[in-house]
Amino acid sequence: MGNFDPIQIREDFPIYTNSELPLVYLDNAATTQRPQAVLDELNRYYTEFNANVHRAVYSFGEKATAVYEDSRQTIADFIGADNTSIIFTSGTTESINLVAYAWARNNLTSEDEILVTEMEHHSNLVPWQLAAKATRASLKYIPFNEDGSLDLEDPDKYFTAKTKFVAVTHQSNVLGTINPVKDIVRMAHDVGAVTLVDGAQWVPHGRTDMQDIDCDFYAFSGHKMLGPTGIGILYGKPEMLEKMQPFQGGGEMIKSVTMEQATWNDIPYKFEAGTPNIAQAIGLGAAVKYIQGIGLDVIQNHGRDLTKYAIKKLTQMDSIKIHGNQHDRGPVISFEVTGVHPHDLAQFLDQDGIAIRAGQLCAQPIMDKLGVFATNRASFYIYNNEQDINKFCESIEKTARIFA
Ligand code: 7TS
Repeated sequence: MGNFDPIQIREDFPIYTNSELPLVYLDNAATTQRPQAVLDELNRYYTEFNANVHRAVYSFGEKATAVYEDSRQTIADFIGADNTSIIFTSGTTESINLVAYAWARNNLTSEDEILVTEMEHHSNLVPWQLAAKATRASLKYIPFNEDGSLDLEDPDKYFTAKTKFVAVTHQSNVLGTINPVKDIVRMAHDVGAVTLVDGAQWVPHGRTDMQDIDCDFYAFSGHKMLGPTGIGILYGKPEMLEKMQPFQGGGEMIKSVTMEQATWNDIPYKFEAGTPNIAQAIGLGAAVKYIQGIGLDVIQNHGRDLTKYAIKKLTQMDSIKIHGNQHDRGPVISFEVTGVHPHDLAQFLDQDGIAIRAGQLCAQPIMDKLGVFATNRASFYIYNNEQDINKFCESIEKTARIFA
């Protein structure tokens, strides 16, 4: 782990330095904490150059626009994309819906199939159910195996001449599975399908290169990678974005407007109707710089080490069942404690200052497949350490004894 020290990292996070309790925050897959650098950037915008973007001619309005566009460039560089391919949205959910409305509804027919997987978050499932209904296309899915991997033994079963659109998560928010998205995109392109990857859980934890993955669309959220809430990204290949109709109409997305009709602005602005989430977009740029300052390889290794350590400790207990592949996974562990309802466990852990997630994790089809009504989930990030995991495991053992 070199010089990387999560305790030192906590100095950058006011929630740690302000907290009177020893905070064991293990719900990073839901949202991460924010470093001072991001909060300072929000504050700097609001206090030093607060103005709308792309319209003000006065100097601090131009500064707001420049900083907003710098942030877009920082994010573009971060994922190996051109800045015209980076659309600011409110989050992964809106990014996916943008494609479901602006692309799917205009390009699919009753002859076509949309292919998803059985391990999608509701955000990458329900928009496709709605698009299928609207276009009368069929919705198909790739199941997952007992070990949490996708069933890709015989891809021809799923990728056919009818497959027109494929949506897949890069990393599962329940199973932690890291999917072979590059291969899946190739299989989809081989049958002429358009592809979307949901990177909400992956981008905070590993290198993401649009040129390498070669997907048509890629979606992620700022708040899961140290950035503000209310901001996310939709990457789209420029040639796709150029051909698409707008998602929402309004200010800034137009080139010219008469009483009868309008023409569209260049990409990406064609997809950014109205005043955007300016502060949040600027804050996300600061979050990306903070992540780059630590280094994604360091972050990924730290996540791997902690996950390995947590799995080792959890598997030493008799009462624990871990869902999915126990080894090669992202820093997300969903598990059951025999005889303890997930909500009870989360509440008992809370009494020891430990925050984990309990529930259906916005993935009811996964719960159905696992045969559980709800589950527990611990997820790690840069400020977590082995001490956190020790406390977490001690608290689970204590709770299991109470319910025994
Ligand atoms: N896709 C995946 C894989 C996710 O994990 C989430 C959020 C989303 C999409 C939606 O992101 P949003 O930022 O638009 O809400 N996942 C979770 C979770 O696992 N617990 O809370 C939110």
